Order: sequence, then C-alpha cells, then structure tokens
Amino acid sequence: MIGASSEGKGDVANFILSNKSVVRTTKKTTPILEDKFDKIVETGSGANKVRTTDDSSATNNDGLVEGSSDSGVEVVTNAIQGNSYKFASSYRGRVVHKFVEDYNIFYNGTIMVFLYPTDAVNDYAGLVHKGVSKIVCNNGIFADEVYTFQFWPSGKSDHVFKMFLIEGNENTSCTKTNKDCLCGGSSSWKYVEATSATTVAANKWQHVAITWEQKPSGALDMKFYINGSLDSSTAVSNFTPRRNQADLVVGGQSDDDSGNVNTFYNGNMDNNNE
Ligand SMILES: [Ca+2]
Ligand SMILES: [Ca+2]
Repeated sequence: MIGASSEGKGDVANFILSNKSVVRTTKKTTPILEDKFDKIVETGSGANKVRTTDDSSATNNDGLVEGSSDSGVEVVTNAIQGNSYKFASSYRGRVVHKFVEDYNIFYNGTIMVFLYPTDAVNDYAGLVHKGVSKIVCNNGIFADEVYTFQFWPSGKSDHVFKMFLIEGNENTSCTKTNKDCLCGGSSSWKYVEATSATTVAANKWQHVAITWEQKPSGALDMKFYINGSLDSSTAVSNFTPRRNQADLVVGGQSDDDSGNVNTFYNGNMDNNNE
C-alpha cells in the first residue's frame, strides 16, 4: 500500500497509495491505491487477453497484470482476508498501475502491506516501485525510479526491508546505450534510504509499513513498522523529492519480461479491510 502518513502505526493493513502532493498545504488523507488482492478480471483471449486488478480507492486506477505467463500473478486462498495474489519471480509477475499524478508522493507518505514471502527471497525484490525502466547506469540505478519499497540483502543469510526515495530531476537522456547518463559524477544521483531492523520472514505472514514525513525545516523522518510495532526510525537532514510520469509497479522493479529475476517478488501480498 502507499498512502498518507499519520505516524503510520503499521496496524492498519491496507494496500493504499495516498499523499501530500505538490503543494504542501493540499494534504491528501485518503488512499490513492488500495487493492484487496481478491480477484483478477480476465477479458479477451489468446494474445488479446488482458488481466486487470481492482483498485478500490477513489483513484480507481485498476492495474494491468503483466509477466511472461499467467502464473506470474495468481489469485490464491492463502490470505489474510478473502484471497491474496501470489507473485512468481520466475515469470516476472507484476501489476502495473498507469501513471497518475497522485503517485508522485512527495513529502509525506505511507506504504503498507501484508506479505508472505516464499523461498527464494530475492535480493532486490520490488514490492512497490514507482518507475518502469530497467535501464540502469553503471552504478546500478533504474533510470526513472522515484521511490522503491523492496527487499535488500542484510549482509548475512537473510534480507531486510528497504525504502529509497530518489532526489532531483530525472535524467531523461538515459538509453540502453547511454548508461553513463546517471553516473557522470557523485552529484548526479541522490537518494535517501531507510532500512528495517527486522529481517524478512519467509513462509510466514507479516505486516510491513514504511512511512515518511518531511518537516518545514526540510528534515525527513522515515519509519518502519513491522507487525504493528515501531521497527526503526531514520532521520534525514534534508530531502528534495523527485517527480516524473513513470507508472507504478507492484511486485517488481521494472515493467519488463526480461529484467533480472532478483528484482521481482516471490510470494503473496494481501491486506484486510480495516
Ligand atoms: Ca476499481
Ligand atoms: Ca484479500
């Protein structure tokens, strides 16, 4: 989920996207993306088959299910409530929500979701990723990334949760042959990040929330809540948010059937209706 921060708490379990957007004074407090993960609607057949999800927020921006096979995202009964979606990274399963301005969450946001990760837990599995390009510069950055909530290797045998918020203007000169576009200097790519203290539990349901909130001073607080308890707090001294017109990907870091498997999520996602 992605939504407005109200000190997060992490005990609310929606998949929601909401924000305080361009103008600081216009704070949006309702979800801007909320999927119950209960159903996938199929229309057409063969090469014309389209599979869509149901965004039940006021945005009503239903997602497109993509991947190299329908097995990439399936509706299953292992769930917190009703059904859940089971993502398979081997098929690059993901849900793509076409760009709407609301997805540019700037100063204040929350993403939360129930997860049941299955082995193998991929190193860089994208959970919610604004950006679809898999073009990476030579230091491994996705060209149109605005924010990414994902897994990250802990340095031991397990994984933690990670949130990156990218700063500054997108460099649109990036191409498949111009991968240096973002690597011209240390100032060409900036981001802030938060890392969970709690590790990812495989084959088990867990609720994860990340919140971020910027103060008038420019300082930013990022907080992880795991299973309803504060996990960690990260203080950032200053932050300049990025915006762009990239789509939003759930379950992966790119909109690509040939992207690295370890950037796609393996396991279930759900929420409840509280
Ligand atoms: Ca809908
Ligand atoms: Ca559900």
